[in-house]
Amino acid sequence: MRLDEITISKAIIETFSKDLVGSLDLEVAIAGAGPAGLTAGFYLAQGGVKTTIFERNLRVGGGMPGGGIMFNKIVVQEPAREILEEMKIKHQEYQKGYYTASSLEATSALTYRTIRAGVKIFNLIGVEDVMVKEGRVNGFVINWGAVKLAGLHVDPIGIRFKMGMDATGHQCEVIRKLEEKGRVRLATSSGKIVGEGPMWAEKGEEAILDNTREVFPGLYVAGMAANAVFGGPRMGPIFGGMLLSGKKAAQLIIKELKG
Ligand code: 48H
Repeated sequence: MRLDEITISKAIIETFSKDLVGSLDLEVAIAGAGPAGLTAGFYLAQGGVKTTIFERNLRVGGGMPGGGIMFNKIVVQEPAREILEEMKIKHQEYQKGYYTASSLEATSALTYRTIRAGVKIFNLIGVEDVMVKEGRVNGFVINWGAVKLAGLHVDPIGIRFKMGMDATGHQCEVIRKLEEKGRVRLATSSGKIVGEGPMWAEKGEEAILDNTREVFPGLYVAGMAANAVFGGPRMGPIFGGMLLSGKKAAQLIIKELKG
């Protein structure tokens, strides 16, 4: 077969552009493709919700591939083991109630199944701001991750959705931007981002489920960002809460969208 460089270039540009144009008007957009964002995307797509994830980095998975201190294992506890099973991620019982898995297998399986469930994931595109209309977040302002890295002044574009989700981890970047620029009152006790507490694995994992909810009309929070916003403790290198939080956020949104 003869290969034509221009056909290869056009194939990339045209298919990518089609995907991006198809993600301008969504049911749900998620910022961050860490374990919480990927899991949320998977269950949303399974529930028939048109979902796209924007990930600023080149690679997906957030803090998951790094395991704990770069030892590429994750620990997951009951009842999140069920999600490992649903995702067909191989795991072993280490001690009653504690399971370990390869952080690389977990990241790859989550990514693969989420894409196969129908979610579009754009890596290298970050969420730099939100659109707010009539007291509701109704879109994200997106830009290339490389633009931020290089400190270039390049104007972003907007995408619209029915519901957005901040799954950006410790920094809770999207909600921070909403608080800063929107001058709005969040659904926390103080109306502001509380900030995460020091490490306490059990309390952190418990709190994350309570904290997974709508933080402002049109905007949910999941994963570590939920504890950062509502003031839950960090939990260290245990990932059950991230998976369960992603699943819970998806279920809440499906209920709100589909009744
Ligand atoms: C698009 C963005 C933006 C942006 C950031 O950090 P993550 O892995 O987050 P979670 O909540 O899925 O998982 C948290 C977990 O990894 C962790 O850190 C734990 C358990 N810590 C406990 C402890 O005690 O330390 O993933 C967030 C993703 C990353 O891939 C970022 O690159 C991405 O979001 N991201 N994407 N637009 N503005 N900001």
